[in-house]
Amino acid sequence: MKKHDCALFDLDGVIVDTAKFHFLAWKKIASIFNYDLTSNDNEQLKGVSRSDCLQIILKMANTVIEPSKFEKYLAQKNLDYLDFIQDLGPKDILPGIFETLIFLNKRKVKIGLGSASKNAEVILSKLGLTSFFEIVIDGNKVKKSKPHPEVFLRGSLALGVVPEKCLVFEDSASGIISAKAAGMTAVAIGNPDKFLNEDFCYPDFLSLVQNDLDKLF
Ligand code: B16
Ligand code: MG
Repeated sequence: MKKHDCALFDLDGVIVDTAKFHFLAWKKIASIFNYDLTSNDNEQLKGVSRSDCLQIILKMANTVIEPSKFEKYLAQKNLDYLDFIQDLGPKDILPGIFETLIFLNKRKVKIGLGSASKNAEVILSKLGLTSFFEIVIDGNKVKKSKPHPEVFLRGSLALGVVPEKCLVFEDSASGIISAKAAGMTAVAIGNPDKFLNEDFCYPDFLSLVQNDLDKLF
């Protein structure tokens, strides 16, 4: 019997390394508040919605802005981000992802995306991966962002697979909390020190593929 009937992928940091571009775009915004955003700070922004990221940065910079400026900064950050990812393409798919999608297809495991990003559809299309995903639940579709379980619960509902049979691949601490709160198996990608309650952890996607993919599905 298959252990999991569905795989829900996070996007940024799992399928493609766009975190560095989010970082650069936020660094520019933070500099307007005279704050030098560090890569350590950036860890707190992973998996977090765009507006929550700005709230976090304002707190870090100890800055209060007029509510009317808030949307303006969000729009500016996204323009810069879209500029940075202009040349994103299939060459940027992280190692092991493509093989995994093929493997899951062969095993008839349903595939979905659960991302906080409002740019998820654009990015999947640039990578040439759209057709692999039966459903895409992204930042445009959820009301409560990770660590709330909404994004993954919507994914499981849309695919018609009970949460216990869903497995989530995530690179952010908030995403792992979200997957566990949804009652799913949570596979963390990255340094184990970052995560609280994952079921499995691998330093990168390739080591998961080389060692354990077969055991998970
Ligand atoms: P956007 P994920 C998340 O994507 C990123 O990790 C996070 O850093 C970003 O702020 C968020 O998407 C929103 O992105 O500005 O494109 O809507 O990791 O959940 O796939
Ligand atoms: Mg991520």
